Amino acid sequence: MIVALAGGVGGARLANGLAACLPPDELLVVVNVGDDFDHFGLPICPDLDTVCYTLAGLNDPQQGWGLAGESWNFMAAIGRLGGEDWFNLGDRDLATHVMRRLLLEQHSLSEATRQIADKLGVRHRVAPATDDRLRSIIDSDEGRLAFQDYFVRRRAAPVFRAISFDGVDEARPSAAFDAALDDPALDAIILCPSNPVLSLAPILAIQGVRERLCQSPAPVVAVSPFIGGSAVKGPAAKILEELGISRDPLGLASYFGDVLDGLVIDQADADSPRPDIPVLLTETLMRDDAGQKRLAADVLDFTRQLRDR
Ligand code: FO1
Repeated sequence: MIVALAGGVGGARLANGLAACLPPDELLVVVNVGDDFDHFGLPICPDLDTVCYTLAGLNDPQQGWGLAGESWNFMAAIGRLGGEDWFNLGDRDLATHVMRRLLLEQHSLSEATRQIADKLGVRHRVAPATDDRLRSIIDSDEGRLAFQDYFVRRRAAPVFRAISFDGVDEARPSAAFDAALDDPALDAIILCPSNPVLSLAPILAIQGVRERLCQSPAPVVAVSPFIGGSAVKGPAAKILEELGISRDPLGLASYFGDVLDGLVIDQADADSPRPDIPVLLTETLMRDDAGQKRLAADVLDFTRQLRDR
């Protein structure tokens, strides 16, 4: 069984490749909830939705988030009424948030996600990293900003100084995540090519997760989101630069520290300084479904080699 830790677009793409390689009961995608927030009284879980929409083949491939073929009547109407229109909720996407709001009256976020994913047609297991309230807060040159205020409202423009996680002292891994980490059938833990600071750090910060990854007999492998020092999507390069972390394999490996047993990097980084752990050199850019499946197969092969060492 494989556990994939994922954030938004990059994580969803590799998760989709892994889903193409593995039967449903052989994959658990554990998703960041640090970006979640309440908007118009609705619980918005961007990374869970990006992963579920992608696994269901319903995502907008250009934008990365949201649904393909979306319409925006709700946003136009809200704008006309003088409501907040900085965060775009498509008409069909809105239904997901309304359903989640109703499901959360009686169920955990894990169960609400399970039911929504099932209705969307997702076959593999998707779980939030935690069912407890965990919110990423960005410390910036404009002060402390709630995640989506920094990321969408301010378009990640403020200088990034640090990230912290509101609720982290109480947050425990979700039941599925917790059980998978103790499962003797766990074959590997894959850190998807999501933003290491915004998407993966909030998962690793949950009580006991980092320690359990370090102690796990299953190899822990990260796939770099950087190609030649640039991020495929989003502000990861800018953030690492502002934190003084180099965007090469060495910088990434030292950011994750002793959690990692192996690192997957792009061929463009063949000559970059490397960490003292096994490194797989391959093409990490996922242009389409075939590219996602090819990278997933390469990563799975690499984890098998690490297990057999
Ligand atoms: N990202 C944006 O840059 N602008 C938006 O208006 C926006 C709306 C949005 C709505 C639903 C959803 O699930 C995601 C949305 N995102 C939007 C993406 C999201 O804020 C970020 O990509 C993630 O939080 C980072 O992984």
